[in-house]
Amino acid sequence: MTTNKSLLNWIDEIAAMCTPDEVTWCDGSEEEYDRLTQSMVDAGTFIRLSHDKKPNSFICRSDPGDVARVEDRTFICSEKEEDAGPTNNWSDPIEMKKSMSHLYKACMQGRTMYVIPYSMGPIGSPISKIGVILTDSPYVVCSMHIMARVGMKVFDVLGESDDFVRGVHSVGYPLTEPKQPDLPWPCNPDNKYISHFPETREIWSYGSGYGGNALLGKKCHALRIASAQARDEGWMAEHMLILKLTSPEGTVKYIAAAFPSACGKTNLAMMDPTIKGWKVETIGDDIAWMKFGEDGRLYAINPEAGFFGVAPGTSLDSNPNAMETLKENSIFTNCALTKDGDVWWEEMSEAPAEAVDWLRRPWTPESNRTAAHPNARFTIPAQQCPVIADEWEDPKGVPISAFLFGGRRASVVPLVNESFSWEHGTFLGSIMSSEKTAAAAGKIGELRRDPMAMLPFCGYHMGDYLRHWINIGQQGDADKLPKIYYINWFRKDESGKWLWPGFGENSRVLKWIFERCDNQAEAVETPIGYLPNPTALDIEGLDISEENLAKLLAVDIEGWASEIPGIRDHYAQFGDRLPTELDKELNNLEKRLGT
Ligand code: OXD
Ligand code: MN
Repeated sequence: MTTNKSLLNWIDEIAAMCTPDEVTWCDGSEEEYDRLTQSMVDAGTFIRLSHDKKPNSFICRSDPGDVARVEDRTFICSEKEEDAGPTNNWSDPIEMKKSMSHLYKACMQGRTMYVIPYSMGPIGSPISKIGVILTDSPYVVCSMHIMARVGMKVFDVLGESDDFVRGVHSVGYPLTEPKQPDLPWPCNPDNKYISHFPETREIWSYGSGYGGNALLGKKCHALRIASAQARDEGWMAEHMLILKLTSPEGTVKYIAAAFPSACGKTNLAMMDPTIKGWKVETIGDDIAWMKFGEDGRLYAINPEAGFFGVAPGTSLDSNPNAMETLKENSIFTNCALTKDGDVWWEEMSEAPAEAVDWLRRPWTPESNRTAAHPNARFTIPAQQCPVIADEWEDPKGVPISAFLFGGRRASVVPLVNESFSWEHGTFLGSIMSSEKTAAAAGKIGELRRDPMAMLPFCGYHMGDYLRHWINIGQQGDADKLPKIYYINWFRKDESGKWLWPGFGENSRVLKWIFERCDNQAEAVETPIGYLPNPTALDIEGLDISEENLAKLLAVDIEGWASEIPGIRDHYAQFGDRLPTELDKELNNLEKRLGT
């Protein structure tokens, strides 16, 4: 346990407000996991999957009103409104606490409040951070067991320090009558709040039991709160996967990549390269925390211990390593349940003749709807991944050679493009755009500009965030900073067909980047950056026409020119917080395009 006064006082304060029947400290043990998963089976929240199919694994189905992150109910409650910036919902911290205190009052009645001490990042790493979540959801406890390092050992590092993130989470469904039956997925769909207090490093979440709304270590702590802390302390908290790339000669480089949600980050992090002799191994699939090392390079850790991945689309073809990872000790949310006690989702394999869909209704391939929710998820331990890199938990992190930015763009943006400089790379990251997916509520397909894929996850003013990127560049040595690339696996031709096969073939682009980092591969200078000469990209054995390759590597001068007004509008929202360096990059792009 702990004698940490400020922690104990805070727990008392929250317990007095939420009035749970009991307070339980989580030790992160297997015994605890088994006990809680069994209690959820008994309560009808979990169904244990067949031991023959997925040992020690469970499926649960959420309330239909609680299936994704809710950006319109996510708040950054900085003291000053202008510090939240135009891309976040702001609310005054005192007002927000006042109104949420009303909701929290007695909200845990009939329930247990779990105290979850956790470390984001390997315990004791100088890049890791500690947090404590108080939650009334056993689903959150079990998911946190997989996604973070949970348990009393965290207190050995924390000691009496006040330096920890305080998270409060309630599903917002008190059991007020003595024998009131619980719901399989208790929540409060019409009354959700995901509130962040960046100055005091607090998170208050209410009404949702799902994913990033409820597993507070992930998006709330490791991105929104951590991004504000990273700005204050001179490091980086980014929405990036981290992969290890090894050449046939055995040389290793680490690459971090930012894509908006549901754009294939998990697939890229675990990819099986199609080019001979090259190897990809995984460090992380969603978040990177980075600090300068003594040698002046940026070192990254994965703050998480598991993968909370989008299930639909994951298959032995698209991501065999994820399929291998999820074969046991996993939690599946909003997938379909098959007759033989396994899970299924769209594109996983041939559809089963019958199943129970995520809404618990009978389903057959003839049903006019998907069996799994498009944002159905698996929660799986990273250490089970067959391609997890040996050093994935190295407390000092791994030195990053390249950053990749990208999104889903059917047109204009080429397959790969190297920036001229850190500033130009920051510019490319700042104008990142993608067609919307199912990970967040909203209309699918719409184009959204999402700087560094951080739009839903930046805990402060996006203009200041871009300034922080420029500052990091000024702090580092140009030749030691990661090189920056913009990539687009999602180009289509005029008839809507994919131009690039993607998946393992993306290793061809990684190889070019690897070689560029050693000044070995050729590139042509274009108005938008350095692009591979068609001969510099290794396409041996790839079935692609010259015409399609030319389209993938062409610079669409008119297309880019027509993006400029949209970029100016995008920049205008940041007002005078937009770094002048980025305005200059935009003007330079316009000049280089010469239109
Ligand atoms: C995620 C997301 O769940 O980005 O990782 O939405
Ligand atoms: Mn993500």
